[in-house]
Amino acid sequence: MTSATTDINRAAQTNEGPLSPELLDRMNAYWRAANYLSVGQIYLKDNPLLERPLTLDDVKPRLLGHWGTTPGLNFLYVHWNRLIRERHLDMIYIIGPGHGGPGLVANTYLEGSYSEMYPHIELNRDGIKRLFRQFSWPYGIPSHVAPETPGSIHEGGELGYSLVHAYGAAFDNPNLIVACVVGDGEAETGPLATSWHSNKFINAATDGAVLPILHLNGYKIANPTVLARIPHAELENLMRGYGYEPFTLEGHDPATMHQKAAAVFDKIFDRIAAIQKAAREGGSTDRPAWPMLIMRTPKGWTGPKEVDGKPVEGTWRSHQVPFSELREKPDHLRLLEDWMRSYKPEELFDEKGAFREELADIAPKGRLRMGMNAHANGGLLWQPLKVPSFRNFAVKVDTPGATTAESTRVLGKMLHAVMEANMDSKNFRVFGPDETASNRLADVITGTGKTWEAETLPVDEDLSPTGRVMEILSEHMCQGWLEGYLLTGRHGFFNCYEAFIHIIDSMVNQHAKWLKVTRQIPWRKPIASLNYLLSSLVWRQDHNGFSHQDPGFIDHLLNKKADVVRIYLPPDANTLLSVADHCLRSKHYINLIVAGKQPAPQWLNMDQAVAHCTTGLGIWQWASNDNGNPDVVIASCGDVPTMEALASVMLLRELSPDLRVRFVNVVDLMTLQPSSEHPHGLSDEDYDSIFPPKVPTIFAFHGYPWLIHRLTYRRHNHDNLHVRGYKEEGTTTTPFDMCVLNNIDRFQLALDAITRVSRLAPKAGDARQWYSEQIQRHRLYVSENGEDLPEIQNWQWQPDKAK
Ligand SMILES: Cc1ncc(C[n+]2csc(CCOP(=O)(O)OP(=O)(O)O)c2C)c(N)n1
Ligand SMILES: [Mg+2]
Repeated sequence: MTSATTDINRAAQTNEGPLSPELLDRMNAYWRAANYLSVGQIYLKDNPLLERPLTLDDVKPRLLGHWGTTPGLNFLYVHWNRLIRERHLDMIYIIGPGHGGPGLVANTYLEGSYSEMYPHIELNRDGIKRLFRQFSWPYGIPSHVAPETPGSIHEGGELGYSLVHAYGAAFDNPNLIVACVVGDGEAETGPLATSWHSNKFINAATDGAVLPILHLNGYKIANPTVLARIPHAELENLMRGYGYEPFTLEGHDPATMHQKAAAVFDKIFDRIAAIQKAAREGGSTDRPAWPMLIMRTPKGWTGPKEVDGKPVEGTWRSHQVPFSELREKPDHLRLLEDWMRSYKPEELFDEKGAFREELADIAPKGRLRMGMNAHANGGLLWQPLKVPSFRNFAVKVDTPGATTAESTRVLGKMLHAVMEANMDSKNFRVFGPDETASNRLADVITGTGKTWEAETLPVDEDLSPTGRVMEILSEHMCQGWLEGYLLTGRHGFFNCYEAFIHIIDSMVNQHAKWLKVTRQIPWRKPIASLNYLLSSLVWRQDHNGFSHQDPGFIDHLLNKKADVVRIYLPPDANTLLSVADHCLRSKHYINLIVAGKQPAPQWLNMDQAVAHCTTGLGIWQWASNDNGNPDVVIASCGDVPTMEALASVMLLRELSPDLRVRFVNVVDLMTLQPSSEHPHGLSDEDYDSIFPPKVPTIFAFHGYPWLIHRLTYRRHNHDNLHVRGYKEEGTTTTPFDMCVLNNIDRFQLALDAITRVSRLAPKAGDARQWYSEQIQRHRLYVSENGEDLPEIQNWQWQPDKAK
């Protein structure tokens, strides 16, 4: 039924290679200890050192965890330990298959970091018992390389982002080495496949080094992996094609594998050092072929070879728990005991259960331990971003609506100043999928350039090996680089077309989870916020049309925890500056800013803008005539809806001069939620003072209208809230026609107001007639002329001229 495990004690029998027999023996013992603790976490709740025969009572009732990837990760850890000590490396370890959590927990325990973070997990028998028990246990620790795991900036639950995070961590960290294990299954994901190209953006002189290790254990959960089933030469050529110098480490016999690994790592780290020396001392600007390792080892290495007559080690069957049914099959209990005893725990831990000193000594000391490396707890290294006064970039607004500006272009000037102010500290980068100029932020590129280590041609502009704006046509890369950069204590800003930011929906989920969990872990220090600017918005896709129209990222983010997410829709340039300033200074949030790039009327001067952004929403008195007693509230959120809403106010003055209209603008979307749901939420009293009970509100919203209902469904008067927004009607058409198609245009909003104020009931019929005449006239004109009516194009906020 059962079969022996790999003979892991033979390691000392070979001494061909860089390791002395004595060191080889100790390193192998260290690996055995890590494997032992990994298996123990998955299976045991008692008898941690197997000091008595194993019984069913020692085994956890629910066996949850992943074994398959873990021994490979553990093997690398002990080799990194040697290299860090011998070469004084500043190194962190990113694990793509984050389900190998038990390995990282085991290793950070063996090196002492774990007990420093969690003193109750002592370095003795009781500590090991608690270490085992807490794993995958209710309210214990997750089975992944989670935020709770010291030394991690990468959870790895959702596969695909390890390598992009590794590069993000290495940018502007010239002394850092990021060893990054890529699962061979993970390597099949889209983001990972693109991540290899990050080597065209890493500067050997000013950035750190990333060492990718393709963990070719051959299998995923239930299938072989693609890269394990192509000829080795093809795989090497693939890596060469990506611009790497591939090295291979292959085998399963511990006796030779440690020596082979030490030899190949010595070569690889010499190579990294030579590349960096050539760039830093020799002035070389050639793009180097950075080394990467293909590590071909069995999945579930050192685990049971066979269970119930079926092969397990070296197959997909070892992916999770290699065998269970311990209650039903007495053989399995023996199998577990044999397996765990094969690591010889009595040689690894002393009589008190402490890891033997001569083995523990292999690990580096203090901050050089990977579990204690400050880069993996970026908040420790966080320095405030220098943000020059945003008021310097203010647009002059003497009267509302008289000035026109492109909001994002104004922001570009501010970002340029931020970039300049932080050039010396090299801790701020801007990321975008080829759209920074298109989003009219081009000023931020001036002087700093765009990162580019690949070839250049005379026709290129602003590309530079030390550029600080990072553009690659992959939203995944922009997101992942930025996350890696932030998680290691720096600052950044991501600009993207609104519709295509959805590509990273899933990545932002994971980052939001990381922020939520780390907020509760005392030793994790807060990091800079992840800031998005979405531009090229749904309402202005004049030539791109329907494919480019989707404001739903707001809805997506709103699902995240209130203490993590902030969403702003500044209606003009000065409010955008004020919001951006706030976001750049903030910590541990995901800030979403939605702002248009087209020339648009400006409403608030800088003092008004700051006051408005501070409260997050407010009554614009200059657009209201309600004297504190409105018949109707017209509210807006977003720049185009704000213009339409103000235009509707002017129409109402004409159609029904005695109608008392209150105009409200919302810049901070979260103010609409009850204060019990979100820290920015208004109290019910404050909400009622702005949106009085019984008074109808017509709300023009940038995105999908139901989102406003979702935020306000518990507010008084919700039945009387009528929201207009984007309802998935789009095409290649004029800006105003887009509003008409989605019924958020000024005529519709004015009609909404008239038909909802009961005392205007007699006027409703005429108003409907008026509305259809306006829309017909608009449609005819647009079809014939290909542009909006002159009165729409040249519209200005002039309420006094309404009559
Ligand atoms: C994006 C994503 N899709 C699917 C899964 C489910 N899943 C968890 S582990 C795994 C197999 C991973 O295989 P590999 O990367 O080779 O890791 P290893 O063999 O080292 O365990 C899969 C498909 C996931 N975690 N993430
Ligand atoms: Mg695999």
